[in-house]
Amino acid sequence: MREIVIGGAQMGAIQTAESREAVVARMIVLLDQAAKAGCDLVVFPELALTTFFPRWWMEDPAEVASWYEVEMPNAATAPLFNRARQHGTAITFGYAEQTPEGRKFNTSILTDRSGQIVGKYRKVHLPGHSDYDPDRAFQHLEKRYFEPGDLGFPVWRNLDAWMGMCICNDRRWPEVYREMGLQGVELITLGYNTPSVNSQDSAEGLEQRLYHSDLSMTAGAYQNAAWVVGVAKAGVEDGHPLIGGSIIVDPNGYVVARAAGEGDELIVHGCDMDLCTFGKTTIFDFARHRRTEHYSRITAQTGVVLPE
Ligand code: CDV
Repeated sequence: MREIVIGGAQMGAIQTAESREAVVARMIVLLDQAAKAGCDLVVFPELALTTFFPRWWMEDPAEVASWYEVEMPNAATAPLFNRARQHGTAITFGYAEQTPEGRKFNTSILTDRSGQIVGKYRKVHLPGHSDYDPDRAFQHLEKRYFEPGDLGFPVWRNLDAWMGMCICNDRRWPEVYREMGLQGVELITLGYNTPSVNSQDSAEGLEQRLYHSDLSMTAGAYQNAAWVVGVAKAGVEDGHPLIGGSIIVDPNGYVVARAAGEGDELIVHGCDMDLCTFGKTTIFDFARHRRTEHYSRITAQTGVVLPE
């Protein structure tokens, strides 16, 4: 048995005016709870340090720049790294990254038990749009504020397991799980900020949004015989509601822990990485069963092409 006790640290809303320092203090409360519960790893959401700023149309470059971290750790997040190191707890969280060259990514990092960053992922599937869209109930400007990730979907050996990350909208794409599945991934962690209503279809509300979130992660877990931990930033941010529904999914696709509310909330489960072995050596033994000669469209083609 290779058990990793995982804490999914769902976070409630972060208002625009809330400082990084105040948010990090909330993260430390969750981290302390997780350490008390015996967690080896704590998973925080996408863009965990700030409000979900891509909902705002901004033109002032200084205002835009204020949302990005130019180094990690930095002064605001150092207390989180220090506390994680003291507990011997690995952590992962998302933030807006600005590189020394000025490139901007929606990023998440993974540490080991000593607080060293051992993995970095940059979100590949950026939803939304890059120009102001008057037809939407609210904006989703990730394509304006980030460029698509340039690191692919790596996996890392950490806590005696193969771990990988993705971020929010990535969880809806089967290719994401399979890229990591083909590297033997045993645990995929991800954070999300998912509005409770579809900005282009007011009839698509909370129930359907939660269903699709579950469906994506449970399918990804089962079809790759891996654990999946998905953690929300939830609640109402400056009038804009985000779903909760943080879950831990086992390699059979069953939800083994689920957040009840939309605030700061820890879910915990002891995840045995050896539970991945059965699926990986039987029905999803990729080497024996995949038929790549029939999959060429998946990388050759982006959109639908109807047969002539
Ligand atoms: N932050 C996200 O990537 N949100 C998307 C919304 C816009 C659909 C998501 O897939 O949850």
